[in-house]
Amino acid sequence: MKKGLVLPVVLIMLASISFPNANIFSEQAEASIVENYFPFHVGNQWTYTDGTKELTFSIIGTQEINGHTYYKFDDYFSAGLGGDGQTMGTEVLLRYDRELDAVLMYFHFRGEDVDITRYNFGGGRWAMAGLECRFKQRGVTCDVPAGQFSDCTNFQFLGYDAGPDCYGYGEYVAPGVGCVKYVVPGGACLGTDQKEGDLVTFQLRSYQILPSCGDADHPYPVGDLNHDCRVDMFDLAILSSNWLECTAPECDLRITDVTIFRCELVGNRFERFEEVHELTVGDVFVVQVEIFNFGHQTKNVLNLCGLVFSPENCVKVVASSWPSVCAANIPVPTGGRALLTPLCSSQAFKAEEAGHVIMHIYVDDWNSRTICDSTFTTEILSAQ
Ligand SMILES: [Ca+2]
Repeated sequence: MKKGLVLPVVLIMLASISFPNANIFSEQAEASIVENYFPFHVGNQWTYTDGTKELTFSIIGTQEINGHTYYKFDDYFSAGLGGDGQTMGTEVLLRYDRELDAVLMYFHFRGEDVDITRYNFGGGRWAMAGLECRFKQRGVTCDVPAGQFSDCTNFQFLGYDAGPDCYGYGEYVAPGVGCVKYVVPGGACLGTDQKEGDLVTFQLRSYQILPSCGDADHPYPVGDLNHDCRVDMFDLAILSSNWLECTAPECDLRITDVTIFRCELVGNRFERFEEVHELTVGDVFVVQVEIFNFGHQTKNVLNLCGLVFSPENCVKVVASSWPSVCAANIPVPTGGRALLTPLCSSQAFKAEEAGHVIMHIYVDDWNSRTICDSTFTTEILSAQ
């Protein structure tokens, strides 16, 4: 059975089961930080004032570019042009990048599509259009004409030729609102002694944030994997395509292949001579198990893996008179593979009864702790 077909069956089974302790699941899926701080929705509008002049930016539409949805602003704060109220003077495209937890700005430059990082909630420093940008501080309270906003995040943007203690300008963004304050604080940069806060240029005076999927009143439901506020077949498709993926430490080492060799006794050893995909009653065979280390550390395993046949009387172990001692501890480096066998070379299996055979394979460490296991099937045909 293909693994993709297993999931709907499982879901139907789950649907018939009630969970008396269902509140063990969180009430809602978490929005990413960047979505929380930047409520992008067509129709949203922000008006800023410096006391005399006003700037208003609106989201006037969306645009799909290279599979990404960008929000089109009619204008936006200019990057790095100081506090004189200068804006981009043109439409600006911004989008979320959930993996980076960043807001990216689109440019079509010299015939290429280029995204530059405007705000990076992942922290640290990054470059943008000739500026060095910094995630400066979280948890700042901002008092502006539109109200008091707590838990603001401060970003700073400075020219590479600026001194170490100054920056070109800064922005404060508030959860559920976006940018609430645009400041030019750096005294040394401007040739004055002004410090942060001395020269606030534009503060949020009013704003319109339309209700949208993912905001505080319309949270993502549990299971909404593509964040469209609906749990439907699209989420099921995402879940199904990742079915049985495992990134847990116990999944670092995995059985990646099982090979059966018909063999014969040469002296005291069973030597493999033909790879087969099915067996016939009377065949003597050995099994080779390939394991791969997907983790980031070397794993030590026992070279003899466990193997249990089901039904158990379909196969028996045959042995030469040679002593069967061959257990060893072997290292499997990260990105490396190893070949294990369930028996020493003085032993082999013999197919006894025809039928469908299930092989349960276990990989253990030296202390008999099972590191990984898997199940494979084969067929034993009747001898004719
Ligand atoms: Ca969904």
